[in-house]
Formats: sequence, C-alpha cells, structure tokens
Amino acid sequence: MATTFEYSSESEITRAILKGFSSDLNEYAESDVIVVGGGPSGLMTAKDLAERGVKVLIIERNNYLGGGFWLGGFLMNTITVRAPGQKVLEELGIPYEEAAKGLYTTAGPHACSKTIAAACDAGAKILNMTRLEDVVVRDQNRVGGVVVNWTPVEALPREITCVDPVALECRLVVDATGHDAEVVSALERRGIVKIPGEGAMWVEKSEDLVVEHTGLVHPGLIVAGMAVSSVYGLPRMGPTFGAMLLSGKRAAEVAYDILKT
Ligand code: 48F
Repeated sequence: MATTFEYSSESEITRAILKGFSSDLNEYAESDVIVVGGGPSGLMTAKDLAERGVKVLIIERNNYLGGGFWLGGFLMNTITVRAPGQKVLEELGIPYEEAAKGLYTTAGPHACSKTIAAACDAGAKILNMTRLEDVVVRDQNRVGGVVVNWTPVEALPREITCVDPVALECRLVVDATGHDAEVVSALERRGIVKIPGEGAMWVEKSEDLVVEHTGLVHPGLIVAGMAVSSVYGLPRMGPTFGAMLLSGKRAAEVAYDILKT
C-alpha cells in the first residue's frame, strides 16, 4: 500500500463534505419513512424497511447512534436478551451466550455496532446531531413530517436562539425516541393526543406488551421501542433488549403494509 497521500487542498476537502451532505439532504427532504431515534428499535425499523427498498431516514440528536444499546444496565456493558430475541442477534451475526434457560448475553459494543452497521448497509440514511423539535401536521391532524434543528441550537444562550428549524416531509414517522416518546409528546403538547407515561418495571409483562402494542398510534405516526410503554402506560422492562429489537421489526412490518396501500 502507498504510504504517501494523494494531494487534496483544504478547499477541495471542504467542498467534498458540503457536496455529499447537501446532496443527501436534498434527496431526503422528502422520504417514505422518517425514524426519529437511532436506538435498537429505530435501527431495526430502518434496517428492515431499507432492505425492502423503502427510502428511510433516521434522525438522531446525538453524534452517535445506538441509544441505550451500548450498555446493559448500571453502566455495565453486558446486554441481556430473552428468547425469542436471540433470533435477531443471529440475524445480525452477533455472538451471544446462554446465561440461563431462555436468557442470553452479548457484549454491548459488539451488538450495538453490528446493529448500526446493518442499518447503514441496508441503505438507511442518517442525520445525526439533529433534534426533533416538532411535527408537521396536515388535514385531520395527520402527521406529515418532522420539524428539526441542529442539536447544539438548544444549548445556545437565550438571546441568540433565533435559529429557525427546518421541516422534512414523509409518508410515515416512527417514534423510536425511547422513554420520552418525543414525537408523540409533540402531538400531546398540541392537544391532539394524551399519553399516560410508562408504568413501573415488570419485565415478565412488559416485553410481550411492548411488541403487541407496537404500531400506528395516530394517522401518519407509528410508535416503537420504549416509546410504546410511555404512550400506552405499559410497565417498563429494565435492562433487557429483546423487545426493542422485535418491536423495531414489527414497526417496519406495519409501516411497509401501510406504504403498500
Ligand atoms: O433510548 P433508546 O435506546 O430507545 P429504544 O430503541 O430502546 C430502549 C432501550 O435502550 C432501553 C430500555 C429497554 O431495553 O429501557 O432504554 O426504545 O434510543 C432512543 C434514541 O432516540 C434519540 C436518543 O438520542 C436515542 O439515541 N432521541 C431521543 N429524543 C430525540 C432523539 C429527539 N428529540 N430527536 C432526535 N433523537
């Protein structure tokens, strides 16, 4: 391999960044599906949809994707998954071990990075450091897109925060923002829906309930992952991730069926 780098000027490098980014934003200002939140549920939704040829954009407020999937719980990075969630680990090529009957463990960094890579490889586009502020609402209160701003704008001093957001349109939005259910909460702030907030931890009940309740919560809006618990007042599940992966897959199925009609 050559050890001397090819010459590029600083301005060429700047233009290359600008060109790549603006061409992506131009194309994804209108998508089939926008997934808000790049945690385990959102990544699985985006991966499964992109694999089926759907034009899908992930909006993520952090610089990094993965949400809570890097860590198992209490800052310890062993992830637990209960059967049948290990089948998704197999699908993604993530190695795992059996810790007890029907309970599996895997390394957070390995599981998370493979899930991110799977979504990228499938063709999902990602807008990171981008925060959902609000939703676009159409006739009959149908959700028709997202209103976003750069994440750092929120941290600016009050006197210089006059930075307007921009809107991105789509046929379906997926709220995969975790415990805060930020997209559904934006509708709640407008008095369009009311959400109870999640219940106390009860793993035995919560995983099945979250997957069962994953789906269309309002015209144009699907809910996945822990946001499902907050929206339907279901018990939280604590540090186990099988339902996040399977809820993400279910959200993709629901979205695909709607897009087909
Ligand atoms: O929290 P997160 O991992 O959600 P999830 O996919 O999985 C939940 C589990 O990690 C865990 C659990 C069950 O095992 O209890 O908590 O439901 O990922 C949510 C992602 O959404 C991003 C956030 O940074 C994270 O990466 N997010 C949250 N609010 C916004 C957002 C927002 N307003 N705009 C953009 N991204």
